[in-house]
Amino acid sequence: LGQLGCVVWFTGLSGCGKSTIANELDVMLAREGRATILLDGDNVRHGLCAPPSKLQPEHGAEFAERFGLGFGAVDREENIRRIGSVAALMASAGLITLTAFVSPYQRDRDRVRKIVSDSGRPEDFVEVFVDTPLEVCEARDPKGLYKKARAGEIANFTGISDPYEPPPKPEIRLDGGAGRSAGELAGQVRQWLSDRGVL
Ligand code: GGZ
Repeated sequence: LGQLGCVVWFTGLSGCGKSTIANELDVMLAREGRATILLDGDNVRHGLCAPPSKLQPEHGAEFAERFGLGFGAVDREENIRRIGSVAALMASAGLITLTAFVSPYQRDRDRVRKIVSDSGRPEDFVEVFVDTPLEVCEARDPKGLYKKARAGEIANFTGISDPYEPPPKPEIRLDGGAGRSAGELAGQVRQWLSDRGVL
């Protein structure tokens, strides 16, 4: 029989390290022979939740406006809802599903928790808060987005001109500003998952 699936939901600011850590964990688990999948902003925002400008122009502007997703609160809510639904399906197929999205609103994360719990067990949803101070994320600025946001070139930028609600009770909190490597932090999650019998 195959393994039971679960959703390991990373949340945190842009540049906090969530994608890198989730990637390390993905590789670690895959090497152990686990069936895993990683969803992150880079792959999902190009397909399932692409912005209006990336949607088929042949369908016209109305189609793009209705189904394309940007970064306003309602668009983020729909982004997280779609990802949560897909993640729940993947988990029910037995995959260890790792997701790395800013997902700044607690209400949206709680909704995903409910979707996943309803289609499996409550312990199948593991919220991982990558707690890296804004100053550290902004100093890293790997894509130059903070600089643009400060210059007013990107609206609704999380941490600068848009809110981030830290999870009050995540299953796991990772200290992303203490100089630990992504591999070490991934190892911390790996350990938690096996201690709790998720793996
Ligand atoms: C936040 C933005 C924004 C705005 C573009 N606010 O560091 P990144 O580049 O790779 O991660 C960020 C990513 C956020 O997409 P998500 O799907 O994770 O967001 S959410 O869960 O809130 O729906 C960043 C980039 O896209 N980006 N504009 N305004 N991040």
